Amino acid sequence: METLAHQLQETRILIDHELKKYITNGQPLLKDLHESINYSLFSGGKRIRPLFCFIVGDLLNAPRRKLISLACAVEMIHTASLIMDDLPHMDDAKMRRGKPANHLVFGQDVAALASIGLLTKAYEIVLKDPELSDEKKTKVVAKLAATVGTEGLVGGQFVDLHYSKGPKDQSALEYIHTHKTASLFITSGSAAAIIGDATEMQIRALEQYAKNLGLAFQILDDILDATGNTEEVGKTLGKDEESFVSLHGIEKSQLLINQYTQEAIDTISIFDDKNKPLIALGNLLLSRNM
Ligand code: GRG
Repeated sequence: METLAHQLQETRILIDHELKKYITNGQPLLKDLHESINYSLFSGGKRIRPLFCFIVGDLLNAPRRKLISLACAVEMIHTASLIMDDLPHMDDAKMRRGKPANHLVFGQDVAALASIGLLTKAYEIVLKDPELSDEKKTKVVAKLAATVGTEGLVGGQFVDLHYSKGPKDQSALEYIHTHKTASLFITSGSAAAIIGDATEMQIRALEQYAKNLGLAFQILDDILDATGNTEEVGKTLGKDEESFVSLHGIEKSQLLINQYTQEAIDTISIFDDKNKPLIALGNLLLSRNM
């Protein structure tokens, strides 16, 4: 049986290939904008959200071709959010994936436009996908838009930036991480489940799984931020003054990771033996050092 690490490698190749087809430019006047988009879209992202879409698709026997636009869309949204997050008036980060942040290479104006361009392209490619029925396109794009909006990434980012003055408590941190990080995992799973004709109960289980795994993933991010080295992790470290680690310390944060992971695994027991790739995904995400 092929290992999940191998499947991730295949996913990276496929997603890079498909993304290149969506991001084309025949207009010389837009050269710098496209360079900025390509710079961040092809700078070594792990592509774990597309992998999650494919695992859910396989679980429900949905053909891969029906999941391609969604998998590319979540990666576009993710990349758009990273470009915007790094801007000086946001997280003011200098490095991302081992390279200078987008705005340091192309300028803040171009980086902001690249982010919005990628974000809107994500909705466009799902809406134009001939593999999906109109009903599914509507449901998927509604989910993607809600995930980005004020009740999703934007809301999480707002709380992160605007409540950064005082110490954050566990519930504020959970809000931030659920909305900034877990929400795109949740939508990757639930939108793939919609495409695969999942039942309501299956969708809810996948959402719970993704939420718990997303939180565990973010706490690990906090641990790497506090203990990793910039070269290995590939981004500016030590910026998260208020994090699970500063609130609870490394040991308790590690316990929380185990707790959220166990909760994630418990919720997918409804899939019986077919839940193995989801368990393997949890292990893969939590064994990372970057
Ligand atoms: C414009 C879409 C958009 C959003 C505006 C800026 C913002 C609101 C939200 C920021 C969200 C953010 C950057 C969350 C961090 C999530 C996270 C843990 C990223 C790291 O994910 P990995 O490890 O990254 O999958 P790679 O580099 O592998 O792709």
